[in-house]
Amino acid sequence: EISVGRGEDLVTLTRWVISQQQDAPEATGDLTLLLAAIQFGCKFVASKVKQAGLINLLGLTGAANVQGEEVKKLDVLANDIFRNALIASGKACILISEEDENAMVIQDKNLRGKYIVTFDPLDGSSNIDCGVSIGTIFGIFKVDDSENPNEKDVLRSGRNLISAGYCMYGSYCEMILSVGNGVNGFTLDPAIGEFIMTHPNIKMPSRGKIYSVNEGNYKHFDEPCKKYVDQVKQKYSARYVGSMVSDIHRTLLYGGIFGYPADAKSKRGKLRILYEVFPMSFLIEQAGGKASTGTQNALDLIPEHIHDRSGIWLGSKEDVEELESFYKQ
Ligand code: AHM
Ligand code: MG
Repeated sequence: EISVGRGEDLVTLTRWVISQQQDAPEATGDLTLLLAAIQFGCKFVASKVKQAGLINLLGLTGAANVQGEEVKKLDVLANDIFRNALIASGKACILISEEDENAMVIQDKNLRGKYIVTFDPLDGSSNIDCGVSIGTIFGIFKVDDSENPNEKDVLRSGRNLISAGYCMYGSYCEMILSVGNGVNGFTLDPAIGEFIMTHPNIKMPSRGKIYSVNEGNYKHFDEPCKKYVDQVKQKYSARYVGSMVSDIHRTLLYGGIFGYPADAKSKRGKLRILYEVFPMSFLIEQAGGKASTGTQNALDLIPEHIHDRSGIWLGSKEDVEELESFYKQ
């Protein structure tokens, strides 16, 4: 007799996205195709991340390969893969990537869809060469007028996001996704190359026991932030990977608070609004948590430029409210 468990009716990421569209009569299937392109990019990067250490150790990075081409750095390679997959899906009209200075507006009408995708193809760059978890972050908006897509279409509040997610390349590879009705997690089964639902309907605890901040910047913090950190460390444990995706993944699953505040050195913070702050804020809110700059709800920010930054606190609702209380005093 074949032993069967949950394995006989696995919910793949694609199956789940399709099921969401079946519930929405106006759905066209476009988002399914766009997300398929993103999934492909994530699987590709997951496989390259695994090989990267070996490639580095063998001294190939930066050296010429047999065709005489430069071996691309992982972040550049990831950017190319996502960009090409998104364009080929025919469902995107504007792409904003951390790796590209300008927005890419898709000119070919046959390949132009209605979605704006903002993404950080490989976040956590300081962790790439030492094999610590890194990730891809993305946000999806709908364009107002797909006949005339314009860079300005992206300069609006995070409340306009229709979907966001990230993929973490860690000891397991996990895709976390929201299309605006909660958050679900899908783990990559490398044997079949599919993301399988493993974390349905993620809800964050209302309070956690972990704080996650780069305290090397403490001397630059403003007074409310210093006071909050002084207080929270009396009661909580510290964890800081330095890869936003990993720090947020832990915060989403275990609760607690993650912050990268604006301070005297980084006047507007470090993390970028369109492809780091907004997608993560959307996911955290969808999981019942809270996202704040300290004084303002993070999703209400409106960037002036595509690469604008903001200070950000993300986490369990009560923890973020406690942080905010220091700014109200
Ligand atoms: P990156 O886009 O250059 O990788 O920078 C973003 C990363 C985030 O993943 C992480 O939260 C943060 O930078 C860590 O910064 P620091 O090393 O200053 O603590
Ligand atoms: Mg980044």
